[in-house]
Amino acid sequence: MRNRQIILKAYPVGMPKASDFELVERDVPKPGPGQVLVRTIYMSLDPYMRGRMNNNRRSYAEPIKLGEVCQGGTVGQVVASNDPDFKEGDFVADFGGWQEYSISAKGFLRKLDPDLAPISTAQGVLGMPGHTAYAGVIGLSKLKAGETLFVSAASGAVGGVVGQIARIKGARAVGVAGTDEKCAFVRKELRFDACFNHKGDLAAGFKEHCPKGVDVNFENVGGEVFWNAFSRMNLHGRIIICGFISAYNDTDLPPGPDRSGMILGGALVNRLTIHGLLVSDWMHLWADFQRDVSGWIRSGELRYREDIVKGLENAVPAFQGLLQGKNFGKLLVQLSDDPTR
Ligand code: NAP
Ligand code: FER
Repeated sequence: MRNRQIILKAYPVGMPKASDFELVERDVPKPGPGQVLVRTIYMSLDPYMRGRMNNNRRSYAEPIKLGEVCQGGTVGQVVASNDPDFKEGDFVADFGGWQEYSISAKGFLRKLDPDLAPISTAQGVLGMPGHTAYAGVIGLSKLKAGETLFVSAASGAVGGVVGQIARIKGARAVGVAGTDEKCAFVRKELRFDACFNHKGDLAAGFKEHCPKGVDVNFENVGGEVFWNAFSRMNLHGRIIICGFISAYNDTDLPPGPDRSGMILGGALVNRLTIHGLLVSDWMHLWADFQRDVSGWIRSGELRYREDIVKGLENAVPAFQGLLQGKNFGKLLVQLSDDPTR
């Protein structure tokens, strides 16, 4: 049996190029004592992977080494097992990377029950992105009923969950997204109070849709969207810095005015609290997150959308698309049949 993998060939400069990656074929490895061999069904593509392809700045995780398989969360099925806790046929969430088969060490694998939720959700609404939303809103933001929460990338894996939790908690949820179709989905399907296109007039959008200002800004994007949300922050507002995807490919400072004085001044005058959020700091909320979000999905209070691309050879274009807003919902690449669908 052969295993197709995508390895990192060069650290990308700016937007990753096809030539920064290579699709290689190797033998499927044999699981050693205590190990499990997993066939990948879905692999997750996430913005943080861009950060792991840099070797020239400090981060919370080590960069991928050149020649190594690109890292990432996966959902798969056990093909062979030397671990008494897992048997052939079990569905699992894993960190298998961009490849068709992977060996997992004990400790990383999580058994999935396909009767409880579609297995793909283990890398989306019921996985790391949903957990990030839950940690930020429930764990950090001190959001109260009646307040306004603003979130960018609102139709995405994290943003969609953020606004819906805010609504469930009695707050006003306002989002931005990159197309009118995404905005309509966020309003109608995800039932945010408002969502407008960030490619339009941002200042007018904020004025119309956040008439009482912003109490919590859940930041996913950065750039002009951040600046406009910042300008609307209320006294004692909270900013959750989850991500800043608009700058992930930057190689230099963007052109434009230096707003650092206005940002510091606004933070001081409004006595803002700015939190950096790292999902892995919030494992103590994992069980609460699973209980609450799966309950809200079952009751119909929380909805989600997946964008499933087929075939390992389409992973790199899909990843490039993620960094330009071409995905619509949680981006997954399907590598083999999902026997549960
Ligand atoms: P996602 O929202 O499903 O997909 C990314 C979205 O970002 C795109 O669909 C696009 O939405 C927007 N985007 C992409 N490139 C952009 C650009 N150049 N300018 C403006 N918007 C752009 O992704 P996700 O997984 O939910 O991640 C959302 C954010 O959360 C990212 O910043 C990610 O790094 C962060 N995150 C942080 C943690 C943590 O622990 N801190 C954990 C998970 C995720 P539009 O078309 O609507 O613009
Ligand atoms: C993690 C911490 C953070 C992780 C992902 C993130 C896969 C995402 C960060 C980002 O998108 O900026 O442990 O595990």
